[in-house]
Amino acid sequence: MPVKDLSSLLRFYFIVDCDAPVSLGGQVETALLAGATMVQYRNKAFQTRDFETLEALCRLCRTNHVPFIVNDDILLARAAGADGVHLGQSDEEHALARKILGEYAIVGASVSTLDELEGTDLAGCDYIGTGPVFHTSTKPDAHSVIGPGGLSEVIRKSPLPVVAIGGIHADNAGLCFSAGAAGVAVISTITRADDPFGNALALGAACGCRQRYLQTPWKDEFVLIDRMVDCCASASKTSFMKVPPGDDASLFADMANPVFTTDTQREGIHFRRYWQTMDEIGKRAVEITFSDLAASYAKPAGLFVNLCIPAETAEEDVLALYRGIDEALVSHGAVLAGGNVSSGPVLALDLFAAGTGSDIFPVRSAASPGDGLYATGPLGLARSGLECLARGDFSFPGLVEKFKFPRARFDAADVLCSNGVACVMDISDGLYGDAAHIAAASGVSVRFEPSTEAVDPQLAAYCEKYGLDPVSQLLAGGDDYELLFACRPEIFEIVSSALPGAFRVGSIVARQDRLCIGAPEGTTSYRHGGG
Ligand code: TZP
Ligand code: MG
Repeated sequence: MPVKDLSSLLRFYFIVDCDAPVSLGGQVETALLAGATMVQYRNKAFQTRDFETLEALCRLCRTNHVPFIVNDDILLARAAGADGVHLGQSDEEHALARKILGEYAIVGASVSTLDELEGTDLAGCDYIGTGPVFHTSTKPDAHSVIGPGGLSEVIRKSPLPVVAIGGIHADNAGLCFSAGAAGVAVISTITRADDPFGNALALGAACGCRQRYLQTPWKDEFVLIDRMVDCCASASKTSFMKVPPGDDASLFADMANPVFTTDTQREGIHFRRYWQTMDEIGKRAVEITFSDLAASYAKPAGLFVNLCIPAETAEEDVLALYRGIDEALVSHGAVLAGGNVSSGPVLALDLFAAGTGSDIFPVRSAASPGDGLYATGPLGLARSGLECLARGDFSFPGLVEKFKFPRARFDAADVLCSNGVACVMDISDGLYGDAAHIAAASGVSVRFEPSTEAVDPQLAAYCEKYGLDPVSQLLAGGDDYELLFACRPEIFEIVSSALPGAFRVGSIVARQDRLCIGAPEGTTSYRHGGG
């Protein structure tokens, strides 16, 4: 389950109680306020008419960034758009849940004893729930009490993080953590208490979880737009515009050689909110869009953003996204020129950028046999960083940084432009795929001359750890947003003195039967989001 750190998400696991006198919404709000890190919908008498409540709870948790798990029923979890499912011994296979809910779903299993642990196929499973650790009257058909000793035996043998369950409250949670539990799952200490919030707070403290304010979802498009524009210092700058955002359209001042480009960033494909903060997502979206301007020797002027946001998104999250967008715009001397907001199933940004071009407009079709093919900086890092996030491996921060914080290479574009390099593109889909674009457009072939010296040391260490071929990783990895360019080798000599990170990736040769030759067998183009 490649979310950021499952053990920390299991710490304070609240399960709703359909038989308690307090509404389910009230129960979940209490738990969230006290710092609950995961919420489970458990309703042994579920009827279709309960679905609306289930969805509302799911939205409440999503607004507050807390994973929402459905008990017992894989299809119900899928229908509600939950983050995962928890399955007992008599429920469906975990592997089936993984198949139906996808690789990023959280899948849990109930295992009470060592025998059950041995007899359970944990393929596709992310965590184990074990208990009852203490006496409970909430689950009449529960196994006999296993105590902290039984818990620690299961933990010792479990390949997965373990959540303790059954009769747990603030005063005995510490025993579960001492036994090695990743978290504690509770029902009645919150749902049947005289002082539910007091008990929830005490449990949150025992789990080391911070209280939180509940986030509210955005509601009114116009109010939101006003607040978004307030977040954008760049929007008030009018150097490129005669009429800034606020009217039906923006009026730009005259621009030399106007250049336009567009890009899309979609949750689940290009980014995941588990991996990046909202301001990081905003910043990265701007850099990626501006990378096309850099590859066109244009300087950014204005950016339009068409934003699609799920109804349950917290207003604060949208504002954080815009603070990130603004930070990137300011750093490039560009402005937010306008945009639009609508509601939709996933967070998505369609970005349109306008810039002023230079006297040369570099193209993909200008490579000739005899040219070398070069990149402005290390490749394969961002893809490997993305894989680290997906694996939950935090030991290669430089790779993760490269995925999270790309920078449009305007500095390199200046050097290439002033040396008259006419064949340039940015590397978003990976060297292998993007070099093929140059070959196709120029009517030539690219011969890769992959050298292990071109492999960044962190990439080499990562490949060593996971038994990967570093050259394949370098060729197939996308999202680096370095520039790929073709020019005569003597021009590269001059360029490389100003761009020390630039290196040769291959040669341009007369058209062969394949666009790219010399890549290891099986090298493919990059698919964004690791999909
Ligand atoms: N599985 C084992 S014990 C239990 C479940 C669902 C009930 C836990 O409830 P409580 O009220 O926290 O003891
Ligand atoms: Mg069950």
